[in-house]
Amino acid sequence: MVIRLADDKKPPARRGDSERQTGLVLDERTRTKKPPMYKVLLHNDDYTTREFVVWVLQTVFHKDEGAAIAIMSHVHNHGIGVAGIYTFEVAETKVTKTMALAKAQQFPLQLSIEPTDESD
Ligand code: TYC
Repeated sequence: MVIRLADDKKPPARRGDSERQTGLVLDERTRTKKPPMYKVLLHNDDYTTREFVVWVLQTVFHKDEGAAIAIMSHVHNHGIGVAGIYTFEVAETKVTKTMALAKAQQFPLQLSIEPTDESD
């Protein structure tokens, strides 16, 4: 007797030997898809000091002094620039921390989050 099942009723494809032995079977999507990534954008303003922006890039975004100065100068000259690229949760945390540090010093520094072109 032949049993025909619609594709969505079929059991999942058999896993390889090592997966069966370890029990470490991840969903197909989990194994193959990279997480979407997001740019944290820094916005220029006339009041936040250059020193504060460089310090934030070093302490929150873990840039070395040279990279921090280069990013700050780019933002100062072009109005906007990328502070770093992260998963959404990490990007959001860095934005929240940076804006809290700026606010504590009464700097109007603004940041935003934007998906990268290859966000999935
Ligand atoms: N434009 C600021 C100044 O001249 C410096 C600055 C750079 C501010 C980058 C914000 O994201 C910024 N003091």
